[in-house]
Amino acid sequence: MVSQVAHPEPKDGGKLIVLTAPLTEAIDHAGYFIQMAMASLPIWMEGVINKKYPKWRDLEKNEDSSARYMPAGVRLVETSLLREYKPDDIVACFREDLHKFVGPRTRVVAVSTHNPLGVTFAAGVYTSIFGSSRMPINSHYSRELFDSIKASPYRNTFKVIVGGSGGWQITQTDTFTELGVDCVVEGRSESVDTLELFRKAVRQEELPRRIDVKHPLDREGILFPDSRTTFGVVEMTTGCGRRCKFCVPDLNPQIDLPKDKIMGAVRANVRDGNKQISLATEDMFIWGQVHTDTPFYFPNREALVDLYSDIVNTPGVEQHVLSHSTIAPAVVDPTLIKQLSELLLPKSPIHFPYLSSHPEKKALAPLIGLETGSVRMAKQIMPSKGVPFQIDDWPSIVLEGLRVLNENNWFPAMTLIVGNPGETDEDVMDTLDLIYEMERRGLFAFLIPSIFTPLHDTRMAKAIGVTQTKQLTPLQWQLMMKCWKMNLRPGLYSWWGPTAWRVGSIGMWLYKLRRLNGPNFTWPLWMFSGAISEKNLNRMGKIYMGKPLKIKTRKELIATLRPHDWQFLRADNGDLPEGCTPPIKPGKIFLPNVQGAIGTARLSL
Ligand code: B12
Ligand code: SF4
Repeated sequence: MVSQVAHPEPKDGGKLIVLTAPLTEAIDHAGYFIQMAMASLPIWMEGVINKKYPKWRDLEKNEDSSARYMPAGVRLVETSLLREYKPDDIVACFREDLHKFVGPRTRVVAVSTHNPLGVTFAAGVYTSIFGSSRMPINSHYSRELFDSIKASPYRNTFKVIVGGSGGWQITQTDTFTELGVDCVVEGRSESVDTLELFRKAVRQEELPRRIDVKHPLDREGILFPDSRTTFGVVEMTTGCGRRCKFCVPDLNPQIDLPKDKIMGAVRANVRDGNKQISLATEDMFIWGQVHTDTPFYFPNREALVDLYSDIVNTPGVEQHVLSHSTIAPAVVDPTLIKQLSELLLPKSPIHFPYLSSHPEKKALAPLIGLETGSVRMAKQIMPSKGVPFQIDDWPSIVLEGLRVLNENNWFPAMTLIVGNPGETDEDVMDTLDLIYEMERRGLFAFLIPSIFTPLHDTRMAKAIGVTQTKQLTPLQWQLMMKCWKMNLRPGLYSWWGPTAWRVGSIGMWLYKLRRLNGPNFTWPLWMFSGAISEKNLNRMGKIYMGKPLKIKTRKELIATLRPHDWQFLRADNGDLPEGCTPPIKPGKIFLPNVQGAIGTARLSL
């Protein structure tokens, strides 16, 4: 519990509606990786973050103590409410300033949160390896925020409404009372139902515990904030279209947002002091190709190049970071990857000295789902992940895509799901085959294995996979540890690196991990430490070394496309199918019209 410090009542009686977010989700410091690390490391490892980023708690505020930046979700709630309430009724502030705005006049404290309890994928698993699955750093700070709100002397006269992509964690763990939450909203703030909920709260009426509100169905329904967001996050698309069964964002309608609105939000960020921009999306490559006469999985090259060019060339934008994408587009249009690299690398804050061929060692690192190397499993959980290619070719799509990306200095972070419902040893071996093949080919991705987490509302919401690290089989542990071993390759080039690593990991195992993670963890950890070579461990029958894979080349993959899809290929990428001569069909060029809405014109290749 947070001790209640006596603060004077806010002069104006406080704001009617106060918006906030946990400190660890609001900070605009040190780039994406710090927030991702704080979602995964347990609170007892906070010192590591403090040491690396001593200033991570420093916040920028406006003169009236309101927050200078907030996560895009908070900004969207603010923008949505401004349709009904006066600017003077609403404030967005950090936890430490709540007492300056929450007073007798306050009727709602609204919290936006991404991952309050750390029970989502790739977060719970790492804290659980280190001994506590309940308290990642982010969760500690989320609880701190809820405790502060609960301790307010005015708590009886306002309602606490929670929204954002992590709200479901409160519903599923039934922590309403513990956290002092009145209502969790599932869905977007633009919805009329959200507005009605706030009206009810302002009238001090009872609220439902949980409410589902509708997602806008078209581009016009999505609002854009005219203020600074954490990391300069500006929405680019909603939904995806590939229909993976475990995916939450894909449940939203597939919408690509208008360029003029995106650019307006970019300029607002720069005006308010942001130097970094990142476009939030599930798949950047669908933008400009949603509901056109070309399937969304053949990217609109000109549209994308035009959009990103305008963003990185906006005066004041010094850094640009990619968010999510899929890998098949890299196989479909390698020229697009090349053109985007030329545009985006100079403004990327990410440096990979041992990997990048860029003169300043810059790199691009979008988040891409690999999920599994088993075609059997992929057919079950994500049959359309690789379209326009067949899912039977998933390992080839991944390796060919990664080759194209690496050649252009893209080193993606790739997520893998371990412990899918029904996953057999053969499935895990197939995934290991893919990972070893990646290593054999000298390809690099930062591999993030996470334990299957059934996410609410998805088609796998009720499926049960592995639930604790102790249940992992030796092969599943090997997969996890092989991924991390591969990730550390670039960091282990120093003369002292490998020795320090061996000593550190075995020491950690002796001290704590062998008890926590059970016997199946032992040999994979020895493999990870490098103290015994993988060849020897394989000879001893302790690990599986992965068999070489026969992989289709890009030309062979393109040859698998249906003739109907040939018209969407670009001749300048080469590898055209037998019997088809360019120009197959004119390519598309993107012409923003005077209002900035998307217009397309045909251009011969
Ligand atoms: C940008 C981003 C990040 C960034 C920046 C986050 C930030 N603090 O700004 C970084 C890289 C740091 C990040 C990290 C993580 N992320 Co993230 N991230 C995203 C991404 C791409 C966009 C989020 C965004 O800003 N969207 C735009 C805003 C406007 O949308 P929104 O926040 O959902 O808000 C809308 C509604 O939710 C609602 N709303 C929001 N707040 C509130 C509050 C109230 C009161 C109400 C009524 C409504 C409401 O209204 C808004 C629209 O009007 C999403 C995917 C996506 N497209 O949403 C993933 C996503 C949210 N992230 C996800 C995950 C898993 C993580 C990590 C746990 C990953 C990890 N293991 O490291 C961490 C957790 C970080 C943390 N601090 O705990 C998952 C969440 C899955 C889930 N449902 O649990 C998503 C959906 C990605 C995915 N494909 O699965 N993330
Ligand atoms: S490709 Fe990614 S965003 Fe799209 S449906 Fe699959 S998991 Fe979801």
